[in-house]
Amino acid sequence: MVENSHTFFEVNFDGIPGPTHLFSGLAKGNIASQINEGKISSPKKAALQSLEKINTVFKLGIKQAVIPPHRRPNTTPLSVYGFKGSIEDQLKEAYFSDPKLFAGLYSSSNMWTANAATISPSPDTENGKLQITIANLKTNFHRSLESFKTYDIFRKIFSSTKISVHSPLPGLSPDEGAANHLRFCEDYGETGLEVFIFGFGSREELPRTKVFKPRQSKEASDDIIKKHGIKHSLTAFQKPEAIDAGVFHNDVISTANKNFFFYHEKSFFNNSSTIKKIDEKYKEITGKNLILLEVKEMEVSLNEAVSSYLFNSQIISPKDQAGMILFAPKECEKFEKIRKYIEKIIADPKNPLSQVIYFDLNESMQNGGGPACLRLRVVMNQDQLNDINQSILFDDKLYEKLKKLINENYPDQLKIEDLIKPEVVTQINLCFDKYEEIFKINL
Ligand code: SUG
Repeated sequence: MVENSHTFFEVNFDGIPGPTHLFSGLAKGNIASQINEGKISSPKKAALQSLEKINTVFKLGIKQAVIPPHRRPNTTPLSVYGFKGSIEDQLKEAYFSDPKLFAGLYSSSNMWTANAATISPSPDTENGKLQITIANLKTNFHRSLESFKTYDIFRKIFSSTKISVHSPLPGLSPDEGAANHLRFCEDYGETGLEVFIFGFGSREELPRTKVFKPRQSKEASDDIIKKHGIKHSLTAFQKPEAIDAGVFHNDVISTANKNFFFYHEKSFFNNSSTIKKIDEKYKEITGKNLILLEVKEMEVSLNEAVSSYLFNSQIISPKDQAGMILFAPKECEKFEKIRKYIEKIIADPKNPLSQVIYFDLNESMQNGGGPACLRLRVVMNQDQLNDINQSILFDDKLYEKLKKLINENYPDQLKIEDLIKPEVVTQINLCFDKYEEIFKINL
């Protein structure tokens, strides 16, 4: 088939863990990040696991691109916070006086590209452009450091008159990107329904969480809907009980692909009326109902969903194949109850899932990042794809180059205290220089 402006497909823009991947316990409300704080990490293993995921999905016929890791440490905040002297002295002082700040400057969290931006594909938007808003990630200090660099990199990557890249939202409304966004459609190139899921709204009378702070604001979701000029959209309120159980992003509890909606019965506040509203609106647009797969608490509890990351599986529609593939974390296979549940739904002809592939991403998983967190889905057509920076498009050659870079230069093991050793800092700098050589992008 000739691919042109009428043929739309999904491209996964995956992040790669950088050479400073650590377990620093930086993300409150993210249970994995909290319980693994202080463990020795393996940046090399983390990056190789992500690279193998990209390659496996690519081999299934899905287009893949790679977003390189941001250079670390990010030293900009140090002078703002009053640290004095050479950069080396400032970093050393931060390490001793404020270890969390130090860890934040080194965090490799931009690997989770599902939080990089929100995407509205061109069939959904009033002006027919692919619209991208970079997430401001204001809730957590270490994640907020990503947003301007991501904006810079995305403007270089998506430099096209057919694409608009909007800056991170200013003001105080936190936005965590595509991890709180669902798009439903009959096929990728048809106009869809975009659903924005938020955890709090300062202008709304809504029940509050009791344990953890919600991350996505309704104000940010509303702003993006307006900015992108989305033809059909809805907002939905996360269930506070779910956030308190560790559902810090919606992609930990519900996911979708095309017209298939896979969600837990405790995903949303007033779950059944929210689902009904989404399905009715979808029917108004397409004349068809969604295929709904609701997981009941008695089948998989909220806590089991959070600990297995079942809903953070990627759902993939391989080219020329009718069924969809559930690309699940290995943790789901090890968890007998979840594995059996997956076997049951794969065998059930009432939903489009026809195969499961389990994947080992345990370095990222220990920071609360499953398969879906590591990729940003961008629905686009060939004309748009031809316009973007081609150095990031994944193929066998890029796979070999990245594998060599990681194997030859990444630390096998890393603890926070290693980052004040000059030889480790040199090794890390070299990794970023090599990424810049490969991607020709200033990191
Ligand atoms: O923001 N973890 C990330 C995980 C992001 C997962 N993304 C999606 N669900 N889409 C976060 O909580 C932990 C880093 C540390 O503790 O060192 C962290 O930032």
